[in-house]
Amino acid sequence: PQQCDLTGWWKNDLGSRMQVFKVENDGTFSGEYHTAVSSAMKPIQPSPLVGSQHLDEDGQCTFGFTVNWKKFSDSTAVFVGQCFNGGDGKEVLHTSWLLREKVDAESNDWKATRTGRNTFARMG
Ligand code: B9F
Repeated sequence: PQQCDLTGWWKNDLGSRMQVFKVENDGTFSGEYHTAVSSAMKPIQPSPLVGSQHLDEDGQCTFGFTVNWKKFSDSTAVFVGQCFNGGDGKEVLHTSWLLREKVDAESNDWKATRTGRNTFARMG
């Protein structure tokens, strides 16, 4: 589609899935993130996400969202990205993320942030 509405299910290159419940008229949205990977001691659980997207009509909107892994970890991740329509017309999201781990002391702040990239495709 020309539009870029993040509503629905997406899956990334790690096998993680996310569901965006509904994008509001002002571009804000909420959803649930099901990560396929974790190195927490506790079992993985679906985690709430909140975000905001531009509502440009060219189908190439930028967006950002925050995931709070509160059910199994005290860390937080933020993603920023952009929607594209690939050569085959399928929607893809190219994102970059920062993952903040809780550290026990300010002297460990230097090692608290991981970064990476993920590509999401629409499911179903
Ligand atoms: O594994 C992470 C974690 C945080 C504190 C202990 C474990 C939580 C899940 C993060 C999932 C990331 C990946 N999944 C995905 O789809 S978010 C970005 C990636 N994209 C030990 C300390 C910090 C990390 C590991 Fe932990």
